[in-house]
Amino acid sequence: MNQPATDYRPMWTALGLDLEGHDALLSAIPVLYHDAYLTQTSRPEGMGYFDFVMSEIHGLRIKELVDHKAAGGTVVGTFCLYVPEEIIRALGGQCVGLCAGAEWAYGEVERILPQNTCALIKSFMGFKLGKVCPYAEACDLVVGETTCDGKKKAYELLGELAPVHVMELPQMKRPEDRVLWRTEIERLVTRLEEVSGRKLTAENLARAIKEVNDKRRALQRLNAARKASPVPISGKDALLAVQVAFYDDVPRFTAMVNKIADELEARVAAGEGVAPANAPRVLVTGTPMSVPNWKVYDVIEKAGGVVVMEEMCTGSRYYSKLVDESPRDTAGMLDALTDKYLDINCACFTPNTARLDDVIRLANEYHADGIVQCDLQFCTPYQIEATSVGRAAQAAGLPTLRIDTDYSANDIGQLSTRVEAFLEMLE
Ligand code: BJ8
Repeated sequence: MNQPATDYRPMWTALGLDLEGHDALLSAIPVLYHDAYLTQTSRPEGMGYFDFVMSEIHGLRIKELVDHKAAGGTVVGTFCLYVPEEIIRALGGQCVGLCAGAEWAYGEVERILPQNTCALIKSFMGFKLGKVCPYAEACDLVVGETTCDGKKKAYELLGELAPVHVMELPQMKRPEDRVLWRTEIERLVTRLEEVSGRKLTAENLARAIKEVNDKRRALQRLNAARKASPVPISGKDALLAVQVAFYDDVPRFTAMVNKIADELEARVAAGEGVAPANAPRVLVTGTPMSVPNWKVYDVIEKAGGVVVMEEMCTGSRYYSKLVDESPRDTAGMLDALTDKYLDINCACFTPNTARLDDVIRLANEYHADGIVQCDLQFCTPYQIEATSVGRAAQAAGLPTLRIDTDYSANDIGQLSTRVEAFLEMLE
């Protein structure tokens, strides 16, 4: 991964970044990326696009966002799958995922958040307090949601540093909860209309629904190829594609992923793979993994396993369901968005048995030999639900390994030992 040739420092200064801290952060990513990604063999050629995207992670894409704002558009940050990107796009916004996957400014963070807060929350607060994330600094608005308690309360503190709109997400899926969620979707429309100075119309919303569905369809194609044996793409590369989906330009991303899907389909037809056909196949489920958190995938794949699917927000939960494109009026489209987004199975909901069904169904469809449950420490919803996932897997005859981790590298040795023993059991 080469460093960008363009000097982006004036742009970063104009965004208000702390250049010294930002330099330190940015110099760490190529090392991690090289070790996890560029040491792989038989990678699909199309992944070169993602190498380029990662080399310009705070460069070209940020410039595009800055230019978009200069042309009258908005940039809206999100932390969760429940926030509808379609509405942001329909109102001339670019949606960027702000979840971060690296420890930053934890000293400062722990002055305002308990030490035993999950790494995802500490990380996004650290990036904001440390002023090292150009995506966060480019935002006109940040949209939060009442999912877990940690996020909900952290948004109150984040609101002291940036404009924040919080959507109230119900925690059950009864008809009255849908009514609440439909109201929250409309409240988001009102807020985004104020911020953007534009009006939601049937035309701009239909276009945005189609564009985001096309992105999901491309990811569905790419991931469908992973059912094959040998598997034509590593789990790490498939994870990267979803991680980048949260902030890349939508039509360009869709075109590039479709190109990779073409390549993967040809590889499957030719029987070409990235791992031997007898490599243990693993499904990963749990909390999301944001850039540059590739730790557990790297451990699994360096130990000789291959991740063939993920039931995660940085995985199937992101792309597996489409928004109904048949409604013709705005109200019908907002209904379709309400239904699609409420149909995501996050552990913040109770009951959440549909997630257990998804885990087992995906493990079977992708011919997984075992399941790795990977949750962030101090994530109460997922860590408790891990018991139910473990029981469902046991009933389905699927061995599981449970990992509770964070963003540090301290546990890599111990994780490697446990993963190696688990993979041996699957062989
Ligand atoms: S839809 S998984 S993106 S909430 S890991 S911050 S839950 S304590 S990230 Fe999530 Fe939306 Fe659900 Fe997906 Fe809290 Fe747990 Fe931390 Fe989490």
